[in-house]
Amino acid sequence: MSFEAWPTVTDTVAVSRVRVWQAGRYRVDLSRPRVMAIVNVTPDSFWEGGRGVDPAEALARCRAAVEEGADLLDLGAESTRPGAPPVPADEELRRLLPVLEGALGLGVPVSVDTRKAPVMTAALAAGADVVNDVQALQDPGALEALAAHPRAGVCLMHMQGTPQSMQVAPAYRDVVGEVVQFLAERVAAAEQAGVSRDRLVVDPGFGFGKTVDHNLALWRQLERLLPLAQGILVGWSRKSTLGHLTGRPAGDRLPASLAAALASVQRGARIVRVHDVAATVDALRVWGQSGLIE
Ligand code: HH2
Repeated sequence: MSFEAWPTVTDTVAVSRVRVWQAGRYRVDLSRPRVMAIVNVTPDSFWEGGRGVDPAEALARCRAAVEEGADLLDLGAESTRPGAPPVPADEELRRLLPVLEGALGLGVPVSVDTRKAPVMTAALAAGADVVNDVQALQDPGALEALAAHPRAGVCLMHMQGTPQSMQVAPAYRDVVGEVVQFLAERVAAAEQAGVSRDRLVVDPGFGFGKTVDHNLALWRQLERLLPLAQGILVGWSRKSTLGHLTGRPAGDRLPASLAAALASVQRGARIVRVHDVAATVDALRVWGQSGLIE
C-alpha cells in the first residue's frame, strides 16, 4: 500500500467531531473510541474462550468486562459462525434473559446480539439498551420492535446470505459499493419505520459472507460508511481473516486483534467489539495519547 493510502491525522480528527449515539438509558459520546465486550451465552461460538451457557458464569464475564473498562456489553445467545445451526427464539431467550437481567445493573449499556424480532421484543421489554443485528433488522417485525422503543440503539450489520451458507462462495461485483448501498438502504428503512438516525450505528460485517480480499477491501475504505449513521462498529476480534494473515489459530490472535482494533479506529470506527477487553482498553489508551484522534 502506498504511503498516501493511509489516513492522515487531519482525516482522523475530522471524523472525531462529536457524535452522540442514543443507546437506551445512555447517550454514548462517540468522539472517542468505545470498547464493546463480547459475552456469548452459547455452547458453540467460534472461539472457545467466548463460550458458555451457565448464566452465573456469563454474568461473571460481564462483571469482569466492566471492571476491565468495557463501555458496552454485547450479549449473544446464538452463534453466527459459518455453518452454525439456527437457535429457536425460545431457547435463545432462555439463555439470554437471566444474564440480561443481571447485566442491566452493571452501569453500562447492554446490547443484545440477535436476528429475531421476537427476541428483540422480549429483550427490549426486559430493558436492553441496544439491539445488535447481523442482518440489519430484516426479520419481519424487527423494524416495528425497534420503533416501539424510542430510545433503544441499533447496530445495523451487513451479511451476505445466512450463517449456514455465507462462506460457501461469497461473491460481489463491487464489495465496498454493495455494502455501502445495503447499509444506506437499511438506515433509510429504519428511519422510515420511525427509528431516528441518532439511534443507529453501522457495521461492514467482517467475515459475514466475505472472503479475505472482501474483508480487506472493506477495511481499506471503511471511511465510506461514516456518513451513514452516528458511528461505525467493527468486529475483527480473533476472526479467521486474522488467522489467514498471521497463520495463527483463534487462541493466538490477540496481537492481531489489537492491531485490527487500533487500525479500525484510525479508519473511523468508534466502537470495537472484542473478546479481550483489558488488552484492548490498554492498547487504545496508549494509542490515543499519540494525538491521532483528539
Ligand atoms: N461478529 C460476530 C457476532 N456478532 N455483531 C456485529 N455487529 N459485528 C460483528 O463483527 C459480529 C457480531 C461473531 O463473533 P462472536 O460473537 O465472537 O462469535 P459467534 O457468532 O460464533 O458467537
